[in-house]
Amino acid sequence: MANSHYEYVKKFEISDPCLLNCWPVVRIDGKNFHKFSKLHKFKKPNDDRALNLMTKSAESVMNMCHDIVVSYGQSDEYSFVFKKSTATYNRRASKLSSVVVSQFSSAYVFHWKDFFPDQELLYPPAFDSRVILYPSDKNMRDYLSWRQVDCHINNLYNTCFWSLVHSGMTPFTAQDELKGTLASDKNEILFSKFGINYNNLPQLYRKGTVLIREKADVNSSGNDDEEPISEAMDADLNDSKKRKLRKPITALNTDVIGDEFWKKHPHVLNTDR
Ligand code: DGT
Ligand code: MG
Ligand code: MG
Ligand code: MG
Ligand code: MG
Repeated sequence: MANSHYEYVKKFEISDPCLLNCWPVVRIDGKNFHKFSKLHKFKKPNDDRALNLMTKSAESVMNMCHDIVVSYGQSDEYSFVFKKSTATYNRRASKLSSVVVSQFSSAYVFHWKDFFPDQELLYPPAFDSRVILYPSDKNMRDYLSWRQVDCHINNLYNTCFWSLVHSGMTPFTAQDELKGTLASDKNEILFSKFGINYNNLPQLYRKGTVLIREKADVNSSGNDDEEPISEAMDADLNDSKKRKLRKPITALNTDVIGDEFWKKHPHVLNTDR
């Protein structure tokens, strides 16, 4: 029944479209993962299971939203960069933000047992999310660089901190020892006290994870597709849809700050040209 007495309430909904020509970025972050990581006995400072589960969940988001051209994750966060011209959900910020974070959260819980076979999930984890709009390629690249620098700074600190604690120092003394130290001091502590060459630690810890698609998503219509493709569904899909769904996602633990990554994968920036 159209035009019911109650339909006027719809007018209270506020439209929140992302500004045209900007890169919409959705960042999700684990809620109180300080507690969650402790309770679920994450290895310190880095737990491969936790980091890989984050990436698995991010892949699930990318399999749902084909307009996401690149994602970057570290610690308990992931950023999803939509192509500038995305028409997904008419660019509505609240829709983009909420669908990304809910898909991420449910994938995190869904895949938990595959990554933590010996650790029960003790309560349902939550993630927050926000949308940020970047008006230039430089701003968007600087955003990803900012997150990767954050990864490096935290990882260097945490690696030092936990090396000191594991060697017998109390957390309080370790914190005091690191107060006011520069990156070079921390590198020196790691090398002289523990024989650790920071630059030889896994790139997963030092650089985080970048997810890209093999090729530009030229067929993307802005529509969303469900993640699993069952055999039955497979038979029903036409070829172009199959191509779209099958575009492989590659995980790289690489530098995104310099030009090399962007020169090597030009389609990430050129989706709209
Ligand atoms: P929030 O985001 O304001 O709700 O609060 P938190 O506690 O999630 O704070 P945040 O996001 O700044 O920091 C991430 C926390 O997650 C931090 O306490 C360390 C923890 N975490 C993330 N990845 C790992 C890991 O691989 N191993 C361990 N042990 N902890 C991790
Ligand atoms: Mg958090
Ligand atoms: Mg926080
Ligand atoms: Mg965080
Ligand atoms: Mg509906």
